[in-house]
Amino acid sequence: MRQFRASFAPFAMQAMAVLDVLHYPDERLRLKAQPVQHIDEGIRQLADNMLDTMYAEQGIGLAAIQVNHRQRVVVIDLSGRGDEPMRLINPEIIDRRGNIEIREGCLSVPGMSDYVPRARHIHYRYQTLEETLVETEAEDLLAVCIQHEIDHLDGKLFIDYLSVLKQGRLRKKAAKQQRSERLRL
Ligand code: K1U
Ligand code: ZN
Repeated sequence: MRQFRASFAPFAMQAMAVLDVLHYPDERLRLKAQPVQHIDEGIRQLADNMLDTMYAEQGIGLAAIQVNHRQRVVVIDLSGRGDEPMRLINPEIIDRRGNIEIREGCLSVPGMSDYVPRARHIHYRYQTLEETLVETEAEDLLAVCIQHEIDHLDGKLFIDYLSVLKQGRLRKKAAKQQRSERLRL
């Protein structure tokens, strides 16, 4: 954890935290997250901290595996500003239709973005923090973001869909970045 700040709510004061995001090629990004069995205060706090982290990093989505938590928790806010926060527990895609390719970025692969083939429409389900099972549809950017985040929970990165050539270039770039980070330490 890097930083704490207090947020003032009318009835309670809750400490919020911006968590460290793992970066490619960290092998912990390749682990598979486990289903959440009990939605308790720890999971609620994790989801809130993930939202804080996502806003701080200027993302529109984040999966728990990216902050080194191996539970199937995803947060998304397409507004990127706190207007539409979504907290998805145990999200699953039930059906996929159509095709879309948009330029994807990833908070775990900074400085890189590319087009990835995805389904344009998805039928998906998840549990809310109140343990309600929701089954619903998504399309376009929200559908892409959900697919991207569920891939993270399964240890998959968007770069895995790219050509071997692009992946090779990326590995070299990441190794160079790591070397300069080590020199700065
Ligand atoms: O999971 C992540 O690493 C977050 C990622 C989610 C995502 C973005 C674009 C397509 C699919 C999934 C990001 O938020 S990276 C930042 C970014 O690309 C972006 C930020 C604001 C608006 C639009 C894109
Ligand atoms: Zn990502």
